[in-house]
Amino acid sequence: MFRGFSSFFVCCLSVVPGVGKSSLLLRFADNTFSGSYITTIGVDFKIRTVEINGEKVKLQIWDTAGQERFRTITSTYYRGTHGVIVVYDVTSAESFVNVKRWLHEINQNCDEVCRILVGNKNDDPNSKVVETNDAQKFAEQMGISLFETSAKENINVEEMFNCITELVLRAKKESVAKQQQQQQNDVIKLSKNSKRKKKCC
Ligand SMILES: Nc1nc2c(ncn2[C@@H]2O[C@H](COP(=O)(O)OP(=O)(O)O)[C@@H](O)[C@H]2O)c(=O)[nH]1
Ligand SMILES: [Mg+2]
Repeated sequence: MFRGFSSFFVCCLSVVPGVGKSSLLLRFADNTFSGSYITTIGVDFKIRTVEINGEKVKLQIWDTAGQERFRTITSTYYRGTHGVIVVYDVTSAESFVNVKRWLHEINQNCDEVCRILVGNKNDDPNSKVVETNDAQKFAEQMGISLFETSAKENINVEEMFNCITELVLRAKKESVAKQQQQQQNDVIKLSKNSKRKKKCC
């Protein structure tokens, strides 16, 4: 059923602005980087089609402005989403501390959504303040994967987007398989019921 083409929505968010969400999207979609802030008003999106194990997957990635005042907009968007990329900045402790709150909030707003944690700006060891070990421990506690990336130097960006794509693809397949199994079970139940009825008449 999934041979061919699938289309997914993925949402990129962060606790504070400036962690490099728009830059990650630009790197992934256009393979470019801009040294300045990229203004995102409310939400914006980029599209790229990737190939995973021979299957074409269209990713529509929503770039949210992470500030509190956009909370309602973002929560509306991530309600219909298949995957969420939670980004922090490895050079900013502030961007990491509230990540847990966001992850809980996503759980409350989305039924089943794939999530990954991304520490961006991982290109200058001297300014790194969020240690890999701490982030890794936290990601394990939350049961999600961690990627340390650099949109600037193009480090791990492709791998990170491939990972979320694989996760949403796998989740979709599992849910389709579950549905098919449920339908089969319903058919078996129905036919058993009709046989039973026939016997008693
Ligand atoms: N050193 C470094 N700077 C980055 C990286 N990604 C983004 N930036 C810079 O961080 C600032 C904010 O980036 P932006 O993408 O606008 O962040 P957003 O608010 O999360 O969308 C800009 O000045 C970018 O040039 C990165 O990987 N490494
Ligand atoms: Mg932005």
